[in-house]
Amino acid sequence: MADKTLFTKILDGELRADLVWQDDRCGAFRDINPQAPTHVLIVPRKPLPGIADMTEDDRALLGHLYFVATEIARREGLDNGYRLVVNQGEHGQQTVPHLHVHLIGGRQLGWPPG
Ligand code: DGP
Repeated sequence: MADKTLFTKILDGELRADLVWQDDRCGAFRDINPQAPTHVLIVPRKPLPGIADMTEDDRALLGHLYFVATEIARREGLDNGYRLVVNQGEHGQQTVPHLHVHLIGGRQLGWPPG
């Protein structure tokens, strides 16, 4: 079996993190280096390296990740808005090769990103 990714170890409870969501398809935990008062990563249990690796079979899973993100945003009280981000590959500045959606909010965000 392939080695577990960093984020799989977190979802499996082998590495410590502040988990805010767990279900059969994904989990979510607070980013170790938060860029805003709320910064949560929504991570599928399926260790897709990035969004570019999704297949047609993963479309419902991706929708679920975004649904969970909106649920967490509600729980966090992000009534004034927030941003959902997926970084892909080198130019996208992805650093952890296990697909994740960033939920960032709790302050006024700028645009465009760098
Ligand atoms: P990205 O650049 O899109 O691949 O974002 C990876 C994020 O993962 C980055 O914002 C920092 C976060 N991160 C990296 N390692 C850990 C960790 O061990 N624990 C937690 N909670 N977050 C991590």
